[in-house]
Amino acid sequence: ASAANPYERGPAPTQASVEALRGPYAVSQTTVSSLAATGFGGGTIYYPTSTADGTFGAVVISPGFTAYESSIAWLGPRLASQGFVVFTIDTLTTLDQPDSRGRQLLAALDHLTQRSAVRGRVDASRLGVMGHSMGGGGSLEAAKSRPSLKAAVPLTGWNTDKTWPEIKTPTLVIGADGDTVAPVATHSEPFYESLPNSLDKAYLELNGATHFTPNTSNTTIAKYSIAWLKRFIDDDTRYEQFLCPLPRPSLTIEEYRGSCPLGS
Ligand code: 9J3
Ligand code: ZN
Repeated sequence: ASAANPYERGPAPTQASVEALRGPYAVSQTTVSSLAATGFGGGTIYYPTSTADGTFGAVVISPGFTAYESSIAWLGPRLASQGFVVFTIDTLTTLDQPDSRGRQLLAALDHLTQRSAVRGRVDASRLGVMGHSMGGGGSLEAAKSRPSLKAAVPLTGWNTDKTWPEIKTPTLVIGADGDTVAPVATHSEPFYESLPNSLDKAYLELNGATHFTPNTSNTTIAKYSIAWLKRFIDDDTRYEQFLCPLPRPSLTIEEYRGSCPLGS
């Protein structure tokens, strides 16, 4: 934290620090059994071990259709080590649709802030949602129904609802150029384009990627997710350098859309 921003956590970021496999915080984890969970399927909470830096913002992450928490587990320590409490969840059934996944993300956030063993480490006013595929579609549903959320990051999101003009939460839509399950032309691109132009929003299309790229460790996904969560959950403008000016196409970026400067 600094006098200018009480929510910023950790040292000033660099290209290397946002691309690293682990950030500056050592991470601990605790399991939430399905028996202890109301309205979602349980999961794993990853959190900075130290209490020296006060509370942290938090993000809940949902897997996709037929998948388990294990399919998004790599994001737990990757994001938590940068200074977030991260809750990767299982859904009630693996067949749950995006609207249900959205409600489950919110139930998990409520568990995290009100009932979990680490609730004292979480700043309940600074929360976000992420998810893969139908979980990404669920993260849009969650943001639509809870506008107080500070950030949403759908990863190769899938939803039958293509239009999201209701969303008030800064949203980074991540798609994959080779996705044949949730093709960007009928999912991520219309999701992004339908978000209000007045909103802080961005579209990252991964190059040489598939629907399942978010299921294994990926530096481009991590880098831009970290920057987005830091910028909007922590109000940490030190991370704006990774988002503005807009990243240019590269070996890992097919396309990037967004508006700069952020913080409109
Ligand atoms: O969560 C997902 O991977 C959604 C893609 C899918 O299989 O949709 C078919 C109904
Ligand atoms: Zn809609």
